Amino acid sequence: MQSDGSHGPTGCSDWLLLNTPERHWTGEVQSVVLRGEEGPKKKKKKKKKKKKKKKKKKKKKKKKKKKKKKKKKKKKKKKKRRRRRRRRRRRRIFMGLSHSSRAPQVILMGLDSAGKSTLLARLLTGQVMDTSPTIGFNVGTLDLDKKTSLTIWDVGGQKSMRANWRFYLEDCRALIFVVDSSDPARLPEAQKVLKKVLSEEILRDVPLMVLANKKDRPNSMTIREVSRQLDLAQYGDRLWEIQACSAVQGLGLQQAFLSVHKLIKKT
Ligand SMILES: Nc1nc2c(ncn2[C@@H]2O[C@H](COP(=O)(O)OP(=O)(O)OP(=O)(O)O)[C@@H](O)[C@H]2O)c(=O)[nH]1
Ligand SMILES: [Mg+2]
Repeated sequence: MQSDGSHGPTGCSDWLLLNTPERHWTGEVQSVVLRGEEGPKKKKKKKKKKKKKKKKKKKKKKKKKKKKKKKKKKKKKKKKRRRRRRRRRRRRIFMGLSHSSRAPQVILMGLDSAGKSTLLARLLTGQVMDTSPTIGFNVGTLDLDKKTSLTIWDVGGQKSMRANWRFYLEDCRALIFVVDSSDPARLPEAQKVLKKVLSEEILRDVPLMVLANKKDRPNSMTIREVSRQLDLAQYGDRLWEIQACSAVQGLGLQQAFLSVHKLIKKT
């Protein structure tokens, strides 16, 4: 091919007009041909770039959507938590507790006449009170020392009351199961009741303290006997302790509740 240096090679002018943006002929045919071959490649590259950009945009959009969804979920969770807190506060106020009270809540459960109310009264007042079977519950805050305190719920243990026990379990940090150690005849019943309570999912990781009460009575059983009768060995995957006490004499109570606090700390 020839070129005159100004008008381009003969036979190539059409091609040049179609494919080159340059108005002036450079005189080198090879370079012209090369540029002509690059044209479609450039288009492909542009297309690829466009595709990439589109993909990037799509990805960005997806990410934004995901972020928005996450934010929404977080907001919902926060709202739920707030609602729960409000409900708890209202309940505490309703129950006569200060809503700022953050003492861990523990529940006294056990068969009727095991000595739960006597025990609570002794702890809170230091005196032995005359009691009558509890309908509903009694509640009080026990200060173990200047920094540590426990909110103790004493729930009625009569058969008709036991169906309501599950309503007290929500914020329970430790379960204290009181048995009358001077009444072996009722221990099988106590064993069944304890097993049923501990099967509640909400109490799965909650520690257990068994109080073998009425130790002052001459015919009272030993701790070993009580733990065997209650089949405590089956609760191997749970933190549990058993302690003898006497609500009437005030023996072993302070020690038991300090242990309860330690158990709560461990969980
Ligand atoms: N000897 C002796 N008697 C006790 C002791 N603790 C409680 N009692 C007596 O046991 C009886 C029942 O005590 P409560 O405290 O009312 O029993 P409770 O577990 O609260 O019973 P419910 O409210 O029906 O679930 C009362 O006559 C108490 O005086 C104790 O440590 N020793
Ligand atoms: Mg009672």
